[in-house]
Amino acid sequence: MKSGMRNCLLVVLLAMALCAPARADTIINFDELPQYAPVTDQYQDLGVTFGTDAVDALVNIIVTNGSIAVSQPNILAAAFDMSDGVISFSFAPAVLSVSFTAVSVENGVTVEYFDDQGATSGTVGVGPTGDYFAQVEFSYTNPQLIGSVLITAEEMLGPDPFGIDDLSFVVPEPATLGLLVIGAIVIRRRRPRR
Ligand SMILES: [Ca+2]
Ligand SMILES: [Ca+2]
Repeated sequence: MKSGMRNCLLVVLLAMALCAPARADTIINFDELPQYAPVTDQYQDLGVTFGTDAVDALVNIIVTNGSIAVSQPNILAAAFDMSDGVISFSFAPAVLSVSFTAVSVENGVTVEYFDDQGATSGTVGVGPTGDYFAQVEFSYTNPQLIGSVLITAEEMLGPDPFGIDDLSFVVPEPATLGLLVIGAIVIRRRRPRR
């Protein structure tokens, strides 16, 4: 293939990849589960499993609390732990972006994102808010894909548990991934041979 044609094909493929619609957000509000239900694989069909991540395996619970839930009545709250409150989950397949709201984070919260190989791809957090009703929105997008998330807040389960609500994520369309792979192959073939 001539160089000009390859350039043209590359531009077209990249444009198609950028314009291809990613699958609409999947949103989980935890509101259909009963009070204190352990949350593990109930949302596996939607592509997310709770209590697993690249670092640890933990069990979380659903807590009903009308005052701190973003969507009523439930939040996903950290299970009993004598030190930190920890919530973790993993995606299969890996996702392009993830967002959620952390609730009741008066002592601050840290969020660590891992790629689909289990390597840390980003860490963000907020310090103590001093507000028992504080809600903090987190949103993260990574072209390397996100395989799992680990959320830690410095508080144990109590009357106003740390938790998250309205978890949403975007899974890449297979067509988008295919175009990106084809684009990568074209780019590799364009490299001059030595
Ligand atoms: Ca909810
Ligand atoms: Ca709290």
